[in-house]
Amino acid sequence: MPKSVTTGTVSNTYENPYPSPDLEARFPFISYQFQRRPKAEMLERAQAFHAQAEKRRSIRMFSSDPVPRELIELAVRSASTAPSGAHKQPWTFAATQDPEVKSILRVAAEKEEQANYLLNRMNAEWIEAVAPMGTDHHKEYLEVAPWVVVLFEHRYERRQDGSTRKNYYVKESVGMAAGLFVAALQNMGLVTLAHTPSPMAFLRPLLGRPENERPFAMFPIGYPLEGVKVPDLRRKSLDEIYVEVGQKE
Ligand code: IYR
Repeated sequence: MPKSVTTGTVSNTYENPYPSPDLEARFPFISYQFQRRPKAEMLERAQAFHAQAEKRRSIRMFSSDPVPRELIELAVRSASTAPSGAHKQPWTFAATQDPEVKSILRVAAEKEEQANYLLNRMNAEWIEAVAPMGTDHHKEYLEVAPWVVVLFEHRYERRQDGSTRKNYYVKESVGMAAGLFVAALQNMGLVTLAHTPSPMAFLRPLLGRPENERPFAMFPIGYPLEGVKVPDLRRKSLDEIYVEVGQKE
């Protein structure tokens, strides 16, 4: 650590303000609009969000009831607000409600998964880990759910002039977008499953995506089939997932 840097700073004065005048002269900046909420309201909102999040489950039996495109588009717009490396938003959400396309996706995913589940492409440890989910090579939900969205990551971007630029932190960025997508769907009253048939390379040609894109996960989306069951799983308690480091207040 350089000698001039002091730690444990408590004041609001910054020796190195952001943006620096030089930076602001070169790139556009705007003031961030933010209003603090009363403490009680913050707690109430935090508890309400947590209570909702706790109710989310991955669903494997969907109703075929239709879902308006507008809802899917809004979930994608919400997902695309995720932070991304250098604000590249290195993702494409490829959606379909076309029965023919969904059928092709199902057949192709089942072919891969048959190799996993039936031809021993999954090792014993992996099989043991997913055993409580009871998943197998049948992927009917890809046909029954009204929508299937495949999230693609952009490993690099292609510019107008045909040149390419590598993207950075692609997995981290797309992972955050995926999380936000799942939360947005839950918030609007839909359910989904993050499905990752492995390997997923078949999805790119099937969906006509360019070669700089690589499938990250697919999401059947809709309403749960009435009476659907989910594994009786428990979530880790706070003390299993959280540590506070350093002196406490
Ligand atoms: N890709 C397979 C296997 C699978 C993997 C995990 I990790 C799960 O939590 C569930 C299933 C499949 O989708 O069936």
